[in-house]
Amino acid sequence: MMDNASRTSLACGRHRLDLSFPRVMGILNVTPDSFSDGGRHLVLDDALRHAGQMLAEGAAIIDIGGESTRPGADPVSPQQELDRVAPVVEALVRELDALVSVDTSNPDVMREVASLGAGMINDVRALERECAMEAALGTGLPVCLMHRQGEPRDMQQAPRYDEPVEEAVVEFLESRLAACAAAGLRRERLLLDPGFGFGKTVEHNLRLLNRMDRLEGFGLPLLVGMSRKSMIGKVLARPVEERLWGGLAMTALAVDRGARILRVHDVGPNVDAVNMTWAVLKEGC
Ligand code: PT1
Repeated sequence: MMDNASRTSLACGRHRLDLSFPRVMGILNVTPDSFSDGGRHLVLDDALRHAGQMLAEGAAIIDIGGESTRPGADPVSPQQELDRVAPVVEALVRELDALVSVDTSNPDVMREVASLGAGMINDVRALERECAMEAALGTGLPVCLMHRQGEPRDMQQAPRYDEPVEEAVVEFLESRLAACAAAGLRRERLLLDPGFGFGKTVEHNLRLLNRMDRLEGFGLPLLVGMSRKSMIGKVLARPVEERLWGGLAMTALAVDRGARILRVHDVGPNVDAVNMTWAVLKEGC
C-alpha cells in the first residue's frame, strides 16, 4: 500500500512534483504555425522565452507538443515530430532546468526525449500505439493516460456514446490501467485525464466536468485540459482569443472536483484561479 507522501508527489526524472495541491502545466506548442519565423534558433529563442515566462508565472510543468491533436488536425511523421520537439526539450532542460512533459504518442519520441531529460509523458492515445507501452515503460517516467474517442482528424464528427459519457471514460481508463499493469508499468507512475474535447459534444464535456468524482475512485492524480477549447467557445459564443474568462470558471470547478494538474495556455490567471479555489477548499492559504 502506498503511503500518503508517495501518493501526493510524483518522481519525474530529476524532478519531484509535489501534488499535495493543484499545479498548473503550461502549454508550449511547437507545431508549424509557431514556425512562421523560419530559422531554428529563432524558434528555440521564442520557445525559451515563452517557457521562461510561464515558469515565472507559476507553471510547475511545461508541456511540449509537436503534433497538433486538436479536432481536424492531420498527423505528422515521427521524424518531423522528433525534429520539432527534441531541440526544445533539450533547451528547456539545459537553460531553465524545467520539468518538461512531452505530448506524444510516438515511441521513438518518448525514448529520445527521456534521454534528453524530459520528466513526464503525456499521451493522448493512452499508450495504444504499437510499441508505445514498451517505450514508455523503458523511460521510467510518469505517464498521463487520456480518454479519447476516435482520432483528431474526425473525432468531432457527431460523437456519441451508448452509456453516460463518464462511464465510457471510466471503462476505457480501467482497461488501459489493466494493460499497463500487465506490461509492468507501475500504477504509481500513472496520471489520468478524461480528455475534454476528444470525441465529445459540448454536453458530454459539461457532464464529464460535473462527474469527475467518478475518476477520483482510481486514486491517481487527475490532469485536465480545457483551456481555450471549443466547448467554452460554444457556450459563450467567443472566438478562441476570448475564452480565458470562461476557462477560469472551468479551472475553478475542475479543482473543486479533484483535478491536480491543469493544462493551460494562460498560466498567470490560471495560477490565481487555482490558488484561490484551493484556499476556499482548505479554508486557508
Ligand atoms: C488534454 C489535451 C492534451 N488537449 C492532455 N493532453 C490537447 N493530457 C492536447 C477544441 O475542442 O485535454 N489533455 N493535449 C488539445 N486538444 C484539443 C481538443 C484542442 C479539443 C482543442 C479542442 O477546441
